[in-house]
Amino acid sequence: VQAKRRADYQPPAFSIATVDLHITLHPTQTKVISTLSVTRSGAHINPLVLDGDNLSLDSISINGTPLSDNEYTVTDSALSVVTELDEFVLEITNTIAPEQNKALEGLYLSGGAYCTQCEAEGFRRITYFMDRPDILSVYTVTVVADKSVPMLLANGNPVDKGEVNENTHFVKWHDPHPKPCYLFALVAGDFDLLTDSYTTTSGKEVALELYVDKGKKSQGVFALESLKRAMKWDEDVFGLEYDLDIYMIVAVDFFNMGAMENKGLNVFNSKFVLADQKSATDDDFFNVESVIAHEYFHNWTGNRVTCRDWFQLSLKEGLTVFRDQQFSADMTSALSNRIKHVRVMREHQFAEDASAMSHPIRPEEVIEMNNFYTVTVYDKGAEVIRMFHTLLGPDGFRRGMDEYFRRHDGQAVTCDDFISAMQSATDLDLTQFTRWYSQSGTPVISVAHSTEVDDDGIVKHSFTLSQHTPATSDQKEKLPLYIPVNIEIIDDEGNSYTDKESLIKNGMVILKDDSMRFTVEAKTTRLTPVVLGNFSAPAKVENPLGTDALLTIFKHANDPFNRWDAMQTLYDRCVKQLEESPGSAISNDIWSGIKQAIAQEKNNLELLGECLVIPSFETLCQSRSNIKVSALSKARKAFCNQFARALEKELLDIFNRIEQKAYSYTQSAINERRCKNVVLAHLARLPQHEHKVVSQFDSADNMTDTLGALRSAQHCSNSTFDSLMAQFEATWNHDPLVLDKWFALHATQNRDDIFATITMLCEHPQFAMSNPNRVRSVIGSFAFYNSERFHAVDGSGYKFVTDYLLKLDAVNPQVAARIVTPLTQWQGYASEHQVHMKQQLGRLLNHKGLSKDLFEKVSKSLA
Ligand code: BAL
Ligand code: ZN
Repeated sequence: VQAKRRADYQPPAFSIATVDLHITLHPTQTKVISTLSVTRSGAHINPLVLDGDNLSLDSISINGTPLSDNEYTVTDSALSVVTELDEFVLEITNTIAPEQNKALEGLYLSGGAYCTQCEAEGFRRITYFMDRPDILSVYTVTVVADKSVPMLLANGNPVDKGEVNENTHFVKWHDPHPKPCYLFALVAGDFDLLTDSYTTTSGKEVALELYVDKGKKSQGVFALESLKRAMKWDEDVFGLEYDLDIYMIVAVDFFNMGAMENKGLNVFNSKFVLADQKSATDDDFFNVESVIAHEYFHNWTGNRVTCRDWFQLSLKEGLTVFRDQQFSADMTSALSNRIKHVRVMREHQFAEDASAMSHPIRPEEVIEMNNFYTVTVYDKGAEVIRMFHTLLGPDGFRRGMDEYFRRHDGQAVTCDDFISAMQSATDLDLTQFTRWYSQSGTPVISVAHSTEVDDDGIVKHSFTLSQHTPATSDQKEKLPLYIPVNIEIIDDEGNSYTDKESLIKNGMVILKDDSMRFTVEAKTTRLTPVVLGNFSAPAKVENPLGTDALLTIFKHANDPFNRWDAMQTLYDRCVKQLEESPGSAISNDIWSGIKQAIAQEKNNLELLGECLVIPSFETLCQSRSNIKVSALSKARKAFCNQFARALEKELLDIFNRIEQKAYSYTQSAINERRCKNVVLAHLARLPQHEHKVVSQFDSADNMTDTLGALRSAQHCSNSTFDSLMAQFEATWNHDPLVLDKWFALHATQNRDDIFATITMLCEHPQFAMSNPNRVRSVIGSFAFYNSERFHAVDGSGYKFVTDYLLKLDAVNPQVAARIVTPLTQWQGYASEHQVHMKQQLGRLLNHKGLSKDLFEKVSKSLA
């Protein structure tokens, strides 16, 4: 299997100005007639090479004349056409079978509806084409189908429709904006339709259409409202308006990704469209709004300006994630959003950096592009964009964005082009900053603090910040990065200090060498440095602060994020104590510190709720090496149990103070529910409060509280958990999206009969291996979040997942390659885990017919 390298990029040998597709839909024999106007680029005599995958070629002609056998060659992956013409019309007819397409790339059937997924390289499964993002063409698409398929959609504006014959009809679409083929989309089926409209600032009226499964109309209302908020926000914040007469969103049940930004016709995983109070949690509502916005924002950052090649994926994804993060922060709350982002980075992105799949946000080498839709490209990519925003300020960032669109609207460009537009908007020299694009790994910032008292009793505090990026599997040598480090320096009373050298500007220093030093003068020896406040760069911090200092930060730091973060560090320390001395007790000083913190924040339920969350097992892993899973998991559990016992009164107080009100999706109501459910999960560990879980389950009028009760029940007796789960299933058996939550709760139970349970779940009438949401909720949840059972020291969890992946790979390699991730991250675990993990990876590697997707991840992790 051949890897592609970024360095090997060659401009295309031909351009294709227009694409005319005529697609006659049929489950097993869909006929595609593709008419391309092709122009040779420059003087060369190379053949025109088109990509194709799983296609059956019926005919091919140039300028109306069928080609003879010696004028073209066709293989499993390509069609080469030999011609001396510099400009010509190529017509290709081929046949495909959507019903047999279980990989869900290209054209497939999802619950009776036809739909497409072309990013990254799915268009080649529909017809022969130069399937690369730097070929931009104007598309005209005619969709033909039996009248039993009433709605026929494609990109752009509808320009014609009518009957072909008594049983067959067609709709013709035209998209005037040149686009890469990965943005092509077609959907055909019978849906419920929600309609609305939006008038842009410049007065253009846009028809909004949302297509959902029959009977689900009321669950689409929130998504449509979210879309309008996103359209308005992009006008207000970036001056960007929508550019077609119609914007369509279709929700489908079978989808590999979250959603797809096809021009004018987004296709969504129904999980990110459908939401109502009864069936969706506050997090679901949040995710719907943020994914709706994300895909909408792609219209400019991705569609109008797209990627030259797939190595540049972060150009559109990092930037669009940053944009959706800013939007969500404006719509909801900056603090809880920032905490969400940082949790993703610490739980997943740091783990990726530490694994054999480590790659820079702009990867250098790829075997299967689908493997690079990663937390690194997306979330670390967004953190890099956030640093531009921090360094340039909101106005400078906006100037850079304006310049980016001025220079590149309608083009396929690179990350360097983006950086250059940003450079034009600032006096800062961004040369060193660009290393964030080429260097992989998580930098570690170490803090050293020493003091010296002079004759006048003035204390000179000397702070040294050093940076070091550990070698990663893809890159041994690391260079110093340009790191904006947010700093607060406070004393025990909460007074703020700044440095004598004035290196701290606007609460920030730039760490660009291996280390830097600054000094602060104070009357006290007790100063606390808060370093990397608000997670100002995607880095780890080693700052040897004592418990007192962490509590001082909680009490006095200006930035509420930093106060949350201090509590996280404190909890991490406590868990470490219980790992090192199992059975020991956390000191009373710590409990009284936490009690004071609770008292201080009693009216700020948002911060309070977040501060009562103990770091997840996955987050704890990132500050440890050589992990013995059972020991860490036991220590975490022991800490949670002590936490509930020591703080029972305070927790009860909070719980009782938060009244249960009729459901509304407002920020203050969200904060209340969140805080109450965090507290309930702690109380559930105490048998005397089990009834609270049951009572919340019984009285809840919304899914947030129902699910909160069920999650808490995971800490109750098995009989309580089983009984609530049975009731939940009986109520929600008809709704697969809700049932996914039930599947995931079962799959993450730490129980001896877990494999029997999972096997049973896989036989549930609502489960299907062909549906990615179901597989992710059962097998994915087990592999990613059932740490004790997945990492059982006898290797049984690894074997169970591997057995499943061997079957899944033959159906949907993209999803299989996603779920193998925890197995490939063996480096962090103790040798007794590693040996079993590698053994299962070896089984996968030796499997005949393994997909490219799995091959890449497994072979890299065993190299
Ligand atoms: N472009 C793939 C899905 C997304 O990131 O929007
Ligand atoms: Zn995206």
